[in-house]
Amino acid sequence: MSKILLINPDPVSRVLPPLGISYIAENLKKHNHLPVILDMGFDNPDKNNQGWEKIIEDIDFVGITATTLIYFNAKDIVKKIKKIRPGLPVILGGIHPSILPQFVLDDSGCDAVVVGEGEEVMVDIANRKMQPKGIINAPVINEIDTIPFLTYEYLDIQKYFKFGGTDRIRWSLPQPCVSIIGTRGCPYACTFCASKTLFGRKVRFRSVENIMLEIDFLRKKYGIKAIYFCDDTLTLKKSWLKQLCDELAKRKMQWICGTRVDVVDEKILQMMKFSGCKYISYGIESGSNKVLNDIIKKETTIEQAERILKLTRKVGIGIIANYMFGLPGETEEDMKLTLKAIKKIPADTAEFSVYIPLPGAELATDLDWTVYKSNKNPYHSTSYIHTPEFSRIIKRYHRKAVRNFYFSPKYLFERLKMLLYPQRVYYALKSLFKLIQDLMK
Ligand code: B12
Repeated sequence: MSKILLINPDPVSRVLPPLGISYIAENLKKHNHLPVILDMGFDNPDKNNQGWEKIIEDIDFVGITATTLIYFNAKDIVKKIKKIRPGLPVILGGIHPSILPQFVLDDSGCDAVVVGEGEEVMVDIANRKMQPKGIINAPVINEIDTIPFLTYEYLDIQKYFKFGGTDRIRWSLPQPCVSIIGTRGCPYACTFCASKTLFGRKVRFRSVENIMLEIDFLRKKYGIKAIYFCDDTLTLKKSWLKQLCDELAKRKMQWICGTRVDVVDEKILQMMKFSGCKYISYGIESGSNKVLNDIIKKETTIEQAERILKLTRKVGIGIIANYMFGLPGETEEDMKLTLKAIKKIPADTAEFSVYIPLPGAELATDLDWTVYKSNKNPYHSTSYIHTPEFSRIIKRYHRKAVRNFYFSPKYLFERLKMLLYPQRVYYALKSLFKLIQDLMK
């Protein structure tokens, strides 16, 4: 039996346990190993009395996950571990190492980089069938039902439930809530997104039975009342979605998900509403069809978005709309169209980002991702890919969008309805406070 420390280096406390390393932990547990998850958002050994020496003293090897924004945090941890126990193997995985394996191997001081899905590779290493050395290309796991579902028995899930935060899952759903992912892969070619680079364009579905085993286990063990489906596009396959909705309705679950405006219609929305869907997060991205089709290859139109969001409201599902400003090639005229769309298209809440290029996305050529060293949210700061003057213009439109939306009488009136749910008022006020703080930066 090996003892494996799996680390999420994100220093920001989040409301949900990290999914990627939880899956890896689950598979290690199934093969009789002992995984432990250290989430730096909660258990930073530099801040508590434990210290790194104690944490790694009886560990056989370490795995660290990294997206681009937390790569430098991961690198710091490798350095700390190697200073104390130079011979302890450290493996890096996740989207950033998967996209830039050679760079990460040379730069971070780790022993191995895993490209792709880590569940099987980490078991092979724990069973000493594979050496943790160099770049390891993980095979794609075709039957994702073979991966055990998440039980969270290798971390303290209560700390996530107790953590307030301002995340949408806190104010939009009854608690406690967990995240579940039912699919891997995305068939679309959006040029700003890195998702398909990791999991590919062929979509693999978990069976609905397998998802229900997870939900029933989590209901019984932790009393979960709601689910945040993290899939890129939950509503891709109608027959699968219908089966999922039927089972969720039987269990009286409340849930939220993300999807695209071209894979729902009134019937699907009604079915989702009936089964407990409270909010849908839609990527509207831009009010300009030129941006939508020529720049980001979203293959949707703003007219389609308007129609579907009106239908979503008619059916009675809450709407989270996501918009971006500052894409390469986007003009002031395009941003004006986005402001116009925000006014016209219904939404209960919205998220506005300044576009930042991230490795793995087609649009992100010539990028210098090392600028994302700090942990401040770069989505609300100035875009570095444009001239300073145009970046200021982008920031102006971004702020205008936030102000127009959140301080409109329509929005404020809608929020008054929240007074019916005191717990949600608490989270909504916290979110508003955070928004004002972000705007003032
Ligand atoms: C759900 C999600 C989130 C959730 C996570 C919820 C949770 N409970 O974990 C939340 C909302 C917190 C989130 C936040 C952000 N996210 Co996000 N997110 C996703 C999403 C849609 C799915 C990720 C997921 O859970 N997949 C399922 C698990 C099983 O996969 P996984 O985590 O990749 O792990 C597997 C492999 O990567 C590998 N692996 C992972 N870690 C390790 C470690 C080792 C040692 C090994 C061997 C292998 C390994 O094995 C795992 C199991 O197969 C992806 C898109 C996608 N489809 O990948 C974007 C994505 C990962 N997010 C992205 C971004 C940009 C963000 C944010 C920066 C957004 C923001 N505005 O703040 C933040 C910051 C995250 C951070 N800490 O860096 C980008 C990252 C791009 C990049 N180059 O870094 C992605 C790819 C989306 C995109 N638009 O391109 N996100």
